[in-house]
Amino acid sequence: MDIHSFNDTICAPATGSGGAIALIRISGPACFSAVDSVVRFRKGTAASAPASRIKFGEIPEVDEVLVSLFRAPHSYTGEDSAEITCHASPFIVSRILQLLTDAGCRPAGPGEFTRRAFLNGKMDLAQAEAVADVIAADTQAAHRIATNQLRGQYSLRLRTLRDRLLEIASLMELELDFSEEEVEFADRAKLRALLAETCAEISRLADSFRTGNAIKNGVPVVIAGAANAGKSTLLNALLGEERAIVSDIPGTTRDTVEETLVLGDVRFRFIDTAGLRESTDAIERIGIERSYASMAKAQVVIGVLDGLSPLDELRKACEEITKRLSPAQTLLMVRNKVDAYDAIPPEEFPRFDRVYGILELKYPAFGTYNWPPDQLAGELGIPSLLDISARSGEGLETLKQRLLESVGDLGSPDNATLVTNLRHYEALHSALEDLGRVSAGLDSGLTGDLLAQDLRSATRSLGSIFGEITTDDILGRIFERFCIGK
Ligand SMILES: Nc1nc2c(ncn2[C@@H]2O[C@H](COP(=O)(O)OP(=O)(O)OP(=O)(O)O)[C@@H](O)[C@H]2O)c(=O)[nH]1
Ligand SMILES: [Mg+2]
Repeated sequence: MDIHSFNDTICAPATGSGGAIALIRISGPACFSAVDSVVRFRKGTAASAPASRIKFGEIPEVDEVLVSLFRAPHSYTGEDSAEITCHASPFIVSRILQLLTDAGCRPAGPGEFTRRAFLNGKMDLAQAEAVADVIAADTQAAHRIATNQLRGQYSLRLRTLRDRLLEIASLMELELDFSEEEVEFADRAKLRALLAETCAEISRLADSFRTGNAIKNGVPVVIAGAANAGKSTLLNALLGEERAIVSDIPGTTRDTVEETLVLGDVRFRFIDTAGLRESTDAIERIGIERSYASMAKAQVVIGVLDGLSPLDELRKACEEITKRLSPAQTLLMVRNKVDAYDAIPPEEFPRFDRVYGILELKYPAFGTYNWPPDQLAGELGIPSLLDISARSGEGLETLKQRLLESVGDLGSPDNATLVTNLRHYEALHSALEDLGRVSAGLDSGLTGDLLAQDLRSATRSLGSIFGEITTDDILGRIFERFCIGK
């Protein structure tokens, strides 16, 4: 059966498992006749209902139901649609779906209701994508951005930009028309100004992706440090579950382990990495390369130092982390395992002190257990250091607090129009590339027809965001990520 055919009438459960009540959605030309063959109404039929109605009915031997009827075009999909509200037993839901299928409906594919809503002009593509985002939003900031996009404010901003590009194109065509008569283009300055202004705004939108993506998918926080420092233990402690394998064998974590967690009102994406050390093991080396790659993409790096290591090792471990970070990244350096400082008698700790016990007073480099964190931070040349114990939980609340502080005003209300979608970001980026060529062409005196080509391409890129031009391929990729029934 062709998933794109509007002739089909589709049905699907719109509610998940659990709860007392379930909702089944039906949409398409045969919607009302299918409902009538499944539900017995006390009065009248679905087909004869004059407009949108809620009717009480019974599905014999199955359930008593409420049926909301929406007559085209006044429905979510723009087609004749119905929603059957029933009791949420898996038996009832599957029985009703079976009866609907017997009556000629077919099970809907993922996102097919929203796909129809888009194709019937009920919403544009950016709004359709926002439907999924609204459902997935688990922080206030993510919810605000998604609803802003759903209501169409985001599309409006893009449409305005696209219209400006059309205006630039028409100014250019004017030049083209008169070029043979060698009429000086009167408004070249206006054209440049308009172009520069448009580029600046598109750039601002594209730049907002970093924040938008962090709000939607989580701020990437990489946990990095030497092998055995306690990175995986820290990940588990932050999540409150045994997500990553922990062992006292250095090199336990081979591949990155990722998990998200909402702290305050911010979603964080924690990435535990393979310990940084020299290794001859080929697989471990690949893991360490991945650690470096993750660090490069992180917004925040939690550098974990093993509080039981001597100073020279800490210095090396610290440098391994700091030398790879850019100024735009936040480093939160922690000294882990401080619980052990209390548990082990001083004469036994740290292990190097036992060997060089006499030297310890003279060369404190062998152990830093008796150094306050600020002193060690100074010695390591880092602005601050936080003492924690991933095992006992000491210092973790402060670490969470620092994490929240490091993301600043991520949840602030003026962040309502942000790009959160990679597809949109790529389209904006490609439009900027085209416009860069237009601008360079203007400077070098290229003729309008050559510039118009790049301008058209930029216009198309912007239009693709709200779905002015789409292909089945693009729609397929967007809606396959939706749930059934959405
Ligand atoms: N005393 C104490 N031991 C800890 C703490 N955190 C981790 N450890 C121990 O240190 C050892 C290494 O812990 P992991 O979490 O596997 O260390 P890792 O940094 O992930 O190590 P790799 O994956 O090998 O790089 C384990 O034996 C942990 O139990 C802590 O806060 N206190
Ligand atoms: Mg590990």
